[in-house]
Amino acid sequence: MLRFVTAGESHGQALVAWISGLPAGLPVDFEFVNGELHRRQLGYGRGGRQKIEKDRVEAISGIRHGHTIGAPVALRIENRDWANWEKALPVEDTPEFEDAKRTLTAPRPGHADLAGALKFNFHDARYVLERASARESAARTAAGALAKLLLGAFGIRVLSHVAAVGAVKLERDARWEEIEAVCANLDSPLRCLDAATEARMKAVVDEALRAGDSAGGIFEVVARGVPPGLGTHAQWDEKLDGRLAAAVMSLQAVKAVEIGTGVANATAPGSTVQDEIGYDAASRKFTRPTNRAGGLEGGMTNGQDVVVRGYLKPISTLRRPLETADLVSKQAVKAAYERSDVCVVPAAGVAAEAMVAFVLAQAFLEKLGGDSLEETRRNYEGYKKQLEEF
Ligand code: EPS
Repeated sequence: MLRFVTAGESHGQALVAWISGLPAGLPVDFEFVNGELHRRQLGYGRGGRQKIEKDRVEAISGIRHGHTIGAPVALRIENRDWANWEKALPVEDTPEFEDAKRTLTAPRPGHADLAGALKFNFHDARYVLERASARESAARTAAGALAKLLLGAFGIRVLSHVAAVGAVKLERDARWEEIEAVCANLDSPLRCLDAATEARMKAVVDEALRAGDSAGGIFEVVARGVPPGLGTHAQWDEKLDGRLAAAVMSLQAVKAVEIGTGVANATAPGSTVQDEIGYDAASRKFTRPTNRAGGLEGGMTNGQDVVVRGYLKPISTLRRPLETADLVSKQAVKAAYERSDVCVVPAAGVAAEAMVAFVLAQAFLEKLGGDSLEETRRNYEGYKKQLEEF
Protein backbone atom coordinates (compact mmCIF):
# COMPACT_ATOMS: atom_id res chain seq x y z
CA MET A 1 0.00 0.00 0.00
CA LEU A 2 1.44 3.35 -1.05
CA ARG A 3 1.16 5.99 1.67
CA PHE A 4 3.00 8.93 3.14
CA VAL A 5 3.01 11.06 6.25
CA THR A 6 4.99 14.16 7.13
CA ALA A 7 6.54 15.64 10.26
CA GLY A 8 8.09 18.99 11.07
CA GLU A 9 7.28 22.45 12.34
CA SER A 10 7.55 25.54 10.17
CA HIS A 11 10.47 26.94 12.16
CA GLY A 12 11.85 23.66 13.51
CA GLN A 13 15.03 21.94 12.33
CA ALA A 14 13.55 20.28 9.26
CA LEU A 15 10.55 18.82 7.51
CA VAL A 16 10.39 15.08 7.03
CA ALA A 17 8.36 12.91 4.66
CA TRP A 18 8.03 9.16 5.13
CA ILE A 19 6.86 7.24 2.07
CA SER A 20 6.08 3.55 2.06
CA GLY A 21 4.92 1.23 -0.72
CA LEU A 22 6.94 2.39 -3.70
CA PRO A 23 7.98 -0.55 -5.88
CA ALA A 24 11.68 -1.42 -5.94
CA GLY A 25 13.76 -0.34 -8.91
CA LEU A 26 12.30 3.11 -9.49
CA PRO A 27 15.12 5.46 -10.55
CA VAL A 28 15.07 8.58 -8.35
CA ASP A 29 16.09 11.76 -10.12
CA PHE A 30 16.97 14.13 -7.27
CA GLU A 31 17.33 17.03 -9.66
CA PHE A 32 13.68 16.56 -10.51
CA VAL A 33 12.65 16.30 -6.84
CA ASN A 34 14.58 19.46 -5.97
CA GLY A 35 13.14 21.17 -9.04
CA GLU A 36 9.65 20.47 -7.71
CA LEU A 37 10.60 21.94 -4.33
CA HIS A 38 11.94 25.00 -6.12
CA ARG A 39 8.74 25.40 -8.15
CA ARG A 40 6.71 25.38 -4.92
CA GLN A 41 8.79 28.22 -3.53
CA LEU A 42 8.01 30.53 -6.46
CA GLY A 43 5.17 32.96 -7.04
CA TYR A 44 4.35 36.63 -6.95
CA GLY A 45 3.05 37.49 -3.48
CA ARG A 46 5.39 35.32 -1.43
CA GLY A 47 6.80 36.84 1.76
CA GLY A 48 10.32 37.18 3.12
CA ARG A 49 10.62 33.56 4.21
CA GLN A 50 11.33 32.29 0.71
CA LYS A 51 14.45 34.45 0.58
CA ILE A 52 15.73 32.47 3.56
CA GLU A 53 14.80 28.97 2.44
CA LYS A 54 16.37 27.06 -0.44
CA ASP A 55 14.54 23.77 -0.23
CA ARG A 56 16.51 20.67 -1.11
CA VAL A 57 15.82 17.11 -0.21
CA GLU A 58 18.10 14.64 1.51
CA ALA A 59 17.15 10.95 1.35
CA ILE A 60 17.89 9.07 4.55
CA SER A 61 16.50 5.65 3.67
CA GLY A 62 14.89 3.47 1.02
CA ILE A 63 16.97 4.73 -1.92
CA ARG A 64 20.34 3.13 -2.72
CA HIS A 65 22.46 3.53 -5.85
CA GLY A 66 19.84 5.90 -7.24
CA HIS A 67 16.90 3.47 -7.07
CA THR A 68 14.15 2.63 -4.59
CA ILE A 69 14.77 -0.69 -2.84
CA GLY A 70 11.23 -1.52 -1.72
CA ALA A 71 11.88 -0.18 1.77
CA PRO A 72 10.33 2.94 3.37
CA VAL A 73 11.80 6.16 2.02
CA ALA A 74 12.54 8.95 4.50
CA LEU A 75 13.18 12.41 3.09
CA ARG A 76 14.42 15.47 4.96
CA ILE A 77 14.20 19.13 3.99
CA GLU A 78 16.18 21.51 6.14
CA ASN A 79 14.59 24.71 7.47
CA ARG A 80 17.28 27.34 7.11
CA ASP A 81 15.18 29.65 9.29
CA TRP A 82 15.79 27.28 12.21
CA ALA A 83 19.01 29.20 12.88
CA ASN A 84 16.78 32.15 13.86
CA TRP A 85 14.42 30.03 15.98
CA GLU A 86 16.69 27.69 17.95
CA LYS A 87 16.11 29.61 21.17
CA ALA A 88 12.43 30.23 20.54
CA LEU A 89 11.60 26.57 19.85
CA PRO A 90 14.25 24.46 21.59
CA VAL A 91 13.68 20.72 21.83
CA GLU A 92 14.82 20.54 25.43
CA ASP A 93 13.36 22.50 28.31
CA THR A 94 15.72 25.47 28.54
CA PRO A 95 14.53 28.05 31.10
CA GLU A 96 17.45 30.32 30.16
CA PHE A 97 15.78 30.86 26.74
CA GLU A 98 12.43 31.83 28.29
CA ASP A 99 12.67 35.41 26.98
CA ALA A 100 13.31 34.15 23.44
CA LYS A 101 9.87 32.49 23.25
CA ARG A 102 7.61 33.92 20.55
CA THR A 103 4.21 33.43 22.07
CA LEU A 104 1.06 34.10 20.10
CA THR A 105 -2.04 34.71 22.21
CA ALA A 106 -4.17 36.75 19.78
CA PRO A 107 -5.57 33.99 17.52
CA ARG A 108 -5.93 34.88 13.84
CA PRO A 109 -9.48 34.32 12.56
CA GLY A 110 -9.31 31.63 9.90
CA HIS A 111 -6.03 30.12 11.13
CA ALA A 112 -5.75 26.96 13.25
CA ASP A 113 -4.73 29.10 16.26
CA LEU A 114 -7.92 29.12 18.36
CA ALA A 115 -9.28 25.64 17.58
CA GLY A 116 -5.85 24.13 18.19
CA ALA A 117 -5.28 26.05 21.43
CA LEU A 118 -8.64 24.87 22.77
CA LYS A 119 -8.03 21.30 21.64
CA PHE A 120 -4.55 20.93 23.12
CA ASN A 121 -5.13 23.25 26.09
CA PHE A 122 -2.36 25.65 25.08
CA HIS A 123 -2.63 29.31 26.08
CA ASP A 124 -0.07 30.10 23.40
CA ALA A 125 -0.95 29.13 19.81
CA ARG A 126 2.71 28.85 18.76
CA TYR A 127 2.91 25.04 18.71
CA VAL A 128 -0.37 24.86 16.80
CA LEU A 129 0.56 27.35 14.09
CA GLU A 130 4.01 25.85 13.69
CA ARG A 131 2.51 22.60 12.49
CA ALA A 132 -0.55 24.08 10.76
CA SER A 133 1.71 26.25 8.58
CA ALA A 134 1.70 25.66 4.84
CA ARG A 135 5.44 25.18 5.10
CA GLU A 136 4.44 21.52 5.61
CA SER A 137 3.43 21.37 1.96
CA ALA A 138 7.14 21.29 1.05
CA ALA A 139 7.30 17.77 2.51
CA ARG A 140 4.18 16.80 0.56
CA THR A 141 5.79 18.15 -2.61
CA ALA A 142 8.83 15.92 -2.04
CA ALA A 143 6.64 12.84 -1.52
CA GLY A 144 4.56 13.80 -4.54
CA ALA A 145 7.69 14.16 -6.65
CA LEU A 146 8.43 10.46 -6.07
CA ALA A 147 4.85 9.66 -7.08
CA LYS A 148 5.37 11.77 -10.22
CA LEU A 149 8.52 9.80 -11.04
CA LEU A 150 6.56 6.56 -10.73
CA LEU A 151 3.69 7.86 -12.87
CA GLY A 152 6.17 9.30 -15.36
CA ALA A 153 7.58 5.81 -15.92
CA PHE A 154 4.13 4.97 -17.33
CA GLY A 155 3.68 8.13 -19.39
CA ILE A 156 1.47 9.94 -16.88
CA ARG A 157 2.21 13.61 -16.14
CA VAL A 158 0.69 15.98 -13.60
CA LEU A 159 0.91 19.77 -13.95
CA SER A 160 -1.04 22.83 -12.83
CA HIS A 161 -1.77 26.44 -13.60
CA VAL A 162 -3.40 29.34 -11.82
CA ALA A 163 -7.00 29.89 -12.92
CA ALA A 164 -7.84 32.84 -10.62
CA VAL A 165 -6.31 35.28 -8.16
CA GLY A 166 -8.92 37.15 -6.18
CA ALA A 167 -11.78 37.96 -8.54
CA VAL A 168 -9.55 37.92 -11.66
CA LYS A 169 -10.18 34.69 -13.57
CA LEU A 170 -8.76 33.06 -16.66
CA GLU A 171 -11.92 33.15 -18.76
CA ARG A 172 -11.12 30.28 -21.11
CA ASP A 173 -10.10 26.62 -21.08
CA ALA A 174 -6.41 25.79 -20.81
CA ARG A 175 -4.74 23.57 -23.40
CA TRP A 176 -2.24 20.99 -22.15
CA GLU A 177 0.57 22.51 -24.23
CA GLU A 178 -0.06 25.89 -22.60
CA ILE A 179 0.07 24.33 -19.13
CA GLU A 180 3.33 22.59 -20.05
CA ALA A 181 4.83 25.86 -21.27
CA VAL A 182 3.82 27.91 -18.25
CA CYS A 183 5.10 25.21 -15.86
CA ALA A 184 8.43 25.15 -17.69
CA ASN A 185 8.73 28.94 -17.41
CA LEU A 186 10.14 29.43 -13.92
CA ASP A 187 10.05 33.21 -14.43
CA SER A 188 6.27 33.20 -14.78
CA PRO A 189 5.07 35.35 -11.86
CA LEU A 190 1.80 33.55 -11.15
CA ARG A 191 1.85 30.54 -13.51
CA CYS A 192 -1.11 31.94 -15.43
CA LEU A 193 -1.36 31.04 -19.14
CA ASP A 194 -2.55 34.39 -20.33
CA ALA A 195 -0.28 37.44 -20.03
CA ALA A 196 -3.05 40.05 -19.89
CA THR A 197 -4.96 38.10 -17.21
CA GLU A 198 -1.75 37.57 -15.27
CA ALA A 199 -1.06 41.31 -15.24
CA ARG A 200 -4.50 41.88 -13.69
CA MET A 201 -3.82 39.10 -11.18
CA LYS A 202 -0.57 40.79 -10.18
CA ALA A 203 -2.48 43.99 -9.59
CA VAL A 204 -4.74 42.10 -7.14
CA VAL A 205 -1.66 40.96 -5.21
CA ASP A 206 -0.20 44.48 -5.26
CA GLU A 207 -3.42 45.92 -3.91
CA ALA A 208 -3.62 43.30 -1.16
CA LEU A 209 -0.04 44.07 -0.18
CA ARG A 210 -0.72 47.80 -0.14
CA ALA A 211 -3.87 47.38 1.94
CA GLY A 212 -2.33 44.96 4.47
CA ASP A 213 -4.73 42.34 3.15
CA SER A 214 -4.34 38.94 1.40
CA ALA A 215 -5.64 37.26 -1.77
CA GLY A 216 -6.95 33.77 -2.52
CA GLY A 217 -7.71 32.16 -5.85
CA ILE A 218 -8.10 28.97 -7.84
CA PHE A 219 -5.51 26.52 -9.16
CA GLU A 220 -6.21 23.76 -11.68
CA VAL A 221 -4.30 20.47 -11.67
CA VAL A 222 -4.36 18.38 -14.85
CA ALA A 223 -3.09 14.80 -15.17
CA ARG A 224 -2.50 13.51 -18.70
CA GLY A 225 -1.91 9.93 -19.83
CA VAL A 226 -4.00 8.34 -17.06
CA PRO A 227 -5.40 4.98 -18.17
CA PRO A 228 -9.12 4.28 -17.71
CA GLY A 229 -10.17 2.15 -14.77
CA LEU A 230 -8.17 3.56 -11.84
CA GLY A 231 -10.30 3.79 -8.70
CA THR A 232 -13.64 2.03 -8.43
CA HIS A 233 -17.38 2.64 -8.35
CA ALA A 234 -17.85 -0.22 -5.91
CA GLN A 235 -17.15 1.26 -2.48
CA TRP A 236 -17.56 4.82 -1.18
CA ASP A 237 -14.12 5.20 0.33
CA GLU A 238 -12.38 3.82 -2.77
CA LYS A 239 -14.02 6.18 -5.26
CA LEU A 240 -11.18 8.10 -6.82
CA ASP A 241 -12.99 11.44 -7.14
CA GLY A 242 -13.61 11.41 -3.38
CA ARG A 243 -10.01 10.47 -2.64
CA LEU A 244 -8.66 13.20 -4.91
CA ALA A 245 -11.01 15.75 -3.35
CA ALA A 246 -9.90 14.81 0.18
CA ALA A 247 -6.24 14.98 -0.78
CA VAL A 248 -6.52 18.44 -2.32
CA MET A 249 -8.90 19.74 0.36
CA SER A 250 -6.36 18.72 3.02
CA LEU A 251 -3.94 21.36 1.71
CA GLN A 252 -3.69 24.45 3.87
CA ALA A 253 -6.30 27.13 2.98
CA VAL A 254 -8.10 25.02 0.33
CA LYS A 255 -11.82 25.38 1.06
CA ALA A 256 -13.46 23.85 -2.02
CA VAL A 257 -12.49 21.29 -4.63
CA GLU A 258 -14.02 20.86 -8.06
CA ILE A 259 -13.66 17.97 -10.49
CA GLY A 260 -13.92 18.99 -14.16
CA THR A 261 -16.59 21.65 -14.58
CA GLY A 262 -18.47 20.33 -11.54
CA VAL A 263 -19.63 23.70 -10.21
CA ALA A 264 -21.18 24.92 -13.48
CA ASN A 265 -22.61 21.45 -14.16
CA ALA A 266 -24.82 21.68 -11.09
CA THR A 267 -26.95 24.42 -12.61
CA ALA A 268 -26.91 23.30 -16.27
CA PRO A 269 -29.30 20.85 -18.00
CA GLY A 270 -28.06 17.25 -18.04
CA SER A 271 -27.93 17.14 -21.82
CA THR A 272 -25.25 19.87 -21.85
CA VAL A 273 -23.18 18.43 -19.01
CA GLN A 274 -22.38 14.83 -19.96
CA ASP A 275 -19.50 14.07 -22.34
CA GLU A 276 -20.84 12.14 -25.34
CA ILE A 277 -19.04 8.95 -26.33
CA GLY A 278 -17.61 8.13 -29.75
CA TYR A 279 -15.27 5.47 -31.10
CA ASP A 280 -12.18 5.89 -33.25
CA ALA A 281 -11.63 2.65 -35.14
CA ALA A 282 -8.10 3.58 -36.23
CA SER A 283 -6.75 3.98 -32.68
CA ARG A 284 -9.27 1.48 -31.29
CA LYS A 285 -10.19 3.94 -28.59
CA PHE A 286 -13.39 5.47 -27.23
CA THR A 287 -13.39 9.22 -27.66
CA ARG A 288 -15.06 12.26 -26.09
CA PRO A 289 -15.45 15.66 -27.71
CA THR A 290 -15.57 17.30 -24.26
CA ASN A 291 -14.21 16.58 -20.77
CA ARG A 292 -16.65 18.21 -18.36
CA ALA A 293 -16.39 15.16 -16.09
CA GLY A 294 -12.72 15.95 -15.49
CA GLY A 295 -11.69 12.41 -16.42
CA LEU A 296 -13.72 10.74 -13.68
CA GLU A 297 -17.01 8.88 -13.97
CA GLY A 298 -18.45 6.70 -11.22
CA GLY A 299 -15.33 7.18 -9.11
CA MET A 300 -13.09 5.76 -11.86
CA THR A 301 -10.79 7.34 -14.39
CA ASN A 302 -12.26 7.19 -17.90
CA GLY A 303 -9.08 7.78 -19.91
CA GLN A 304 -9.58 11.53 -20.32
CA ASP A 305 -7.37 14.10 -18.57
CA VAL A 306 -8.01 14.19 -14.83
CA VAL A 307 -8.85 17.80 -13.92
CA VAL A 308 -9.04 18.92 -10.29
CA ARG A 309 -9.46 22.52 -9.14
CA GLY A 310 -8.72 23.82 -5.68
CA TYR A 311 -10.27 27.00 -4.29
CA LEU A 312 -7.95 28.75 -1.88
CA LYS A 313 -9.21 31.20 0.70
CA PRO A 314 -7.02 34.26 1.27
CA ILE A 315 -4.26 33.74 3.85
CA SER A 316 -5.45 34.42 7.37
CA THR A 317 -2.37 36.33 8.59
CA LEU A 318 -3.19 39.98 7.88
CA ARG A 319 -1.00 43.03 8.30
CA ARG A 320 -4.22 44.97 8.92
CA PRO A 321 -5.53 42.52 11.52
CA LEU A 322 -9.10 41.56 12.32
CA GLU A 323 -10.75 41.55 15.75
CA THR A 324 -10.08 38.63 18.03
CA ALA A 325 -10.12 37.68 21.73
CA ASP A 326 -6.88 37.09 23.62
CA LEU A 327 -6.35 33.47 24.75
CA VAL A 328 -5.16 34.58 28.22
CA SER A 329 -6.86 37.88 29.08
CA LYS A 330 -10.00 37.13 26.99
CA GLN A 331 -10.00 40.85 26.14
CA ALA A 332 -10.83 42.13 22.65
CA VAL A 333 -7.56 42.67 20.79
CA LYS A 334 -6.28 42.80 17.23
CA ALA A 335 -5.22 39.43 15.79
CA ALA A 336 -1.52 38.65 15.76
CA TYR A 337 0.56 39.54 12.73
CA GLU A 338 3.86 37.95 11.88
CA ARG A 339 5.77 37.81 8.60
CA SER A 340 3.61 36.10 6.02
CA ASP A 341 2.85 35.63 2.34
CA VAL A 342 0.15 37.73 0.65
CA CYS A 343 -0.82 35.24 -2.07
CA VAL A 344 0.19 31.56 -2.44
CA VAL A 345 -2.05 30.27 -5.23
CA PRO A 346 0.88 29.20 -7.50
CA ALA A 347 2.64 27.45 -4.60
CA ALA A 348 -0.55 25.70 -3.52
CA GLY A 349 -0.99 24.51 -7.10
CA VAL A 350 2.41 22.79 -7.03
CA ALA A 351 1.58 21.16 -3.68
CA ALA A 352 -1.77 20.07 -5.16
CA GLU A 353 0.03 18.49 -8.13
CA ALA A 354 1.90 16.44 -5.54
CA MET A 355 -1.30 15.38 -3.81
CA VAL A 356 -3.04 14.48 -7.07
CA ALA A 357 0.05 12.60 -8.25
CA PHE A 358 0.25 10.67 -5.00
CA VAL A 359 -3.42 9.62 -5.07
CA LEU A 360 -3.16 8.64 -8.74
CA ALA A 361 -0.01 6.65 -7.96
CA GLN A 362 -1.86 4.89 -5.14
CA ALA A 363 -4.74 3.99 -7.46
CA PHE A 364 -2.31 2.94 -10.18
CA LEU A 365 -0.46 0.57 -7.85
CA GLU A 366 -3.71 -0.78 -6.40
CA LYS A 367 -4.72 -1.91 -9.88
CA LEU A 368 -1.38 -2.66 -11.49
CA GLY A 369 1.28 -2.64 -8.79
CA GLY A 370 4.00 -5.19 -8.23
CA ASP A 371 6.90 -5.32 -5.80
CA SER A 372 9.29 -4.12 -8.47
CA LEU A 373 8.97 -1.61 -11.28
CA GLU A 374 9.44 -4.46 -13.83
CA GLU A 375 6.56 -6.44 -12.31
CA THR A 376 4.38 -3.31 -12.37
CA ARG A 377 5.36 -2.73 -15.99
CA ARG A 378 4.34 -6.29 -16.95
CA ASN A 379 0.99 -5.77 -15.27
CA TYR A 380 0.53 -2.45 -17.05
CA GLU A 381 1.42 -3.93 -20.44
CA GLY A 382 -1.10 -6.71 -19.85
CA TYR A 383 -3.81 -4.20 -19.01
CA LYS A 384 -2.94 -2.07 -22.04
CA LYS A 385 -3.32 -5.15 -24.22
CA GLN A 386 -6.72 -5.83 -22.66
CA LEU A 387 -7.80 -2.28 -23.49
CA GLU A 388 -6.48 -2.55 -27.04
CA GLU A 389 -8.33 -5.82 -27.61
CA PHE A 390 -11.56 -4.67 -25.97
C1 EPS B 1 3.09 30.40 6.79
C2 EPS B 1 3.75 31.59 7.09
C3 EPS B 1 4.99 32.00 6.37
C4 EPS B 1 5.03 31.31 5.03
C5 EPS B 1 4.92 29.82 5.30
C6 EPS B 1 3.52 29.51 5.71
O1 EPS B 1 6.16 31.59 7.03
P1 EPS B 1 6.94 32.55 8.03
O2 EPS B 1 6.01 32.74 9.19
O3 EPS B 1 8.18 31.82 8.41
O4 EPS B 1 7.21 33.82 7.27
O5 EPS B 1 6.14 31.66 4.28
O6 EPS B 1 5.21 29.09 4.15
C7 EPS B 1 6.48 28.61 4.01
C8 EPS B 1 7.48 28.87 4.82
C9 EPS B 1 6.65 27.78 2.82
O7 EPS B 1 7.76 27.30 2.58
O8 EPS B 1 5.64 27.62 2.09
C10 EPS B 1 1.91 29.99 7.54
O9 EPS B 1 1.65 30.52 8.63
O10 EPS B 1 1.16 29.12 7.08
